[in-house]
Amino acid sequence: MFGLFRDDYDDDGFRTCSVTGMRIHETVEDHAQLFGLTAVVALVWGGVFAFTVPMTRWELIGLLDHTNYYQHLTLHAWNLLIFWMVFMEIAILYVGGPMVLGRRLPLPRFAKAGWGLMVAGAVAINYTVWTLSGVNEAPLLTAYVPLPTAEGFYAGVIVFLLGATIAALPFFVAIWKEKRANPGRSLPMVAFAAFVTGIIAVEAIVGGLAAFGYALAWRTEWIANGDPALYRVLYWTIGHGSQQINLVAMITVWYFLTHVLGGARVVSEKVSRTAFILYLFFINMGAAHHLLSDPAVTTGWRVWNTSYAFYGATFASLVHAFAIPAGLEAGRRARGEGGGLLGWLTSAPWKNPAFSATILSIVLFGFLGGTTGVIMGQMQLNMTWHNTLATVGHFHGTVVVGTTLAFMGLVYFLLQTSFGRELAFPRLASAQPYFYGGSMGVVVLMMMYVGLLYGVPRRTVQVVREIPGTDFSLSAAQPLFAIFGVLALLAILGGLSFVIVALGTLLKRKPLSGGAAAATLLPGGDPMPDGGTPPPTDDPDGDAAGSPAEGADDPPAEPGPAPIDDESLHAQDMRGTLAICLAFMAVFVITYVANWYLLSRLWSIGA
Ligand code: HEM
Ligand SMILES: [Cu+2]
Repeated sequence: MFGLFRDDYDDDGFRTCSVTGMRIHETVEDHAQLFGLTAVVALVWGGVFAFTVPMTRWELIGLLDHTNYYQHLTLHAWNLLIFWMVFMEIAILYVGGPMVLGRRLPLPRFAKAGWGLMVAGAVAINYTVWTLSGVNEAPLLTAYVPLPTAEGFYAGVIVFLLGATIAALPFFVAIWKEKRANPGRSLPMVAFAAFVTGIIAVEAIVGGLAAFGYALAWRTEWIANGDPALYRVLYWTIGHGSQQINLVAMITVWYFLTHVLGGARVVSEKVSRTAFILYLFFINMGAAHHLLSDPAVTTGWRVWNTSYAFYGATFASLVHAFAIPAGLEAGRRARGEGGGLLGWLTSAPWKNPAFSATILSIVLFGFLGGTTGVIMGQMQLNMTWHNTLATVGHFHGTVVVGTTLAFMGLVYFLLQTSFGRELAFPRLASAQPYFYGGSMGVVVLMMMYVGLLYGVPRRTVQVVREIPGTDFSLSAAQPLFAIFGVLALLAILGGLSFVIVALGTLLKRKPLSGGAAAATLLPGGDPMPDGGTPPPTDDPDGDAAGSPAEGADDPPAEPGPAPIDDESLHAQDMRGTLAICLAFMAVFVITYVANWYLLSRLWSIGA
């Protein structure tokens, strides 16, 4: 990063990656690293509140009282869900766009300016939330009008969003230049998926500017009466839209890492690309599922948006849920790493934390986050989930054991390839994804159980001991809360282990030996899941990589095994994947039915 971590670029600013063989330009690498490291800083800071928040909800400890709790909860949400994720996503756009395409980063000044604005916005949000006074209250993630909060908070959000837009521009320009230079060639799938992520991000940001602009106008009294219903509709275009960015970015990472680390291949590009396009059209309408219990929007509007339109996106997710394991199975079997029903899976590189983080992310996201999202996004069932801790359980199933875990895997990968370092504390690194994913998986389940079985609400400090002012008691939920609390502590240690490995790796500065690394990091031999990087091209602007031959100090990648061709790929049978998908389907159906059963039990009230 700006000469800090490596300086092996040739006169044109390119280097040949000793692991992937990709031609990488200094500008892309510098900025991707800058955004990635900033993301990790946000993870560390937000992680502090991942300790204080659950230790308050576990009322046996009861760490904070209600005056501080909402500040901590707000900072937990913004630093983790927004700053950790969005900084990572800009890095992913740079990796998925210009880096994969072998181009330099266009408009590097925009990248820096965008970063500066994003940091300024993030600091403003942290500062204003930390120093609230007067009528202002902690806005939580949603900052619902008419809850008053500091004006500087809304301004900070707007600055952050503008910064993210500016930071994304170089990515779009790189795609535009690529298409202009090679009009007839389709983008590699990773770049295509990154492009879809980018478009969804633009939609979300426009909604965000509208929502927070509206809130600021109301708070500064330009508009006399803020309309809560209007704000909620505007807010959820970004509130949910940003989760779609997380989702699509994560799936892009899944395709990429299962391929580079496990030798997966995309079995049908048409099918996988179509699934990304379905997201583009349908995913944002799913945002209406946050308004399922709102009286202000019509039933017809809710039903349309959360069923017909939304299931277009659900279908896309199910396609990826099949395509990714199928690609892993076919790719590994084609290279003779299969055997039996699940041999392709058991023989995978489970000790490599970048790989295990990816697979755990796929499994935990699917079983915990995905199924429950579809269930609670269903109009009737939503009533039993709405505003309970079960909702929080659902989205920790998506953004924590799903996205955060996948992004941790990507960081492990980039620390080795881009930063060129050997991972520090290799045993801790190998164990970390299991430790973090496993404990957090149980935390997620406990949050769902206390929410669904006892109706424990979200965003409250005290409910189990007593609900102040009532005789109502939720003390029956105490045992589950004990499991929740202990496992949350373990999950925090798991998160800390990630930080220790990442920082240790950067500080230790032990270079990775290219040849050995190529064998473990790129068993498939080619860096792109759809078969090889695009060949270098004649580019009118001259900012694409030339031939990797001369001038590169770095020896070219050790030739891995030759990429497998489509014919041998399609000859593989995928019964392991089919078995896994059927098991998934069974769990899905059972959970769905169980949720209807729980709902039907409520019906007896008054009967
Ligand atoms: C060790 C890891 C973590 C633990 C134990 C944890 C625990 C919790 C708990 C117990 C709550 C619910 C508080 C309540 O409603 O009263 C919460 C809220 C939340 N968490 Fe986490 N969390 C962790 C990591 C994360 C990460 C990595 C993200 C984002 C990527 C995240 C995003 C959120 C969000 C968005 C909320 C909701 C805030 C609101 O209601 O406005 N958490 N967390
Ligand atoms: Cu949503």
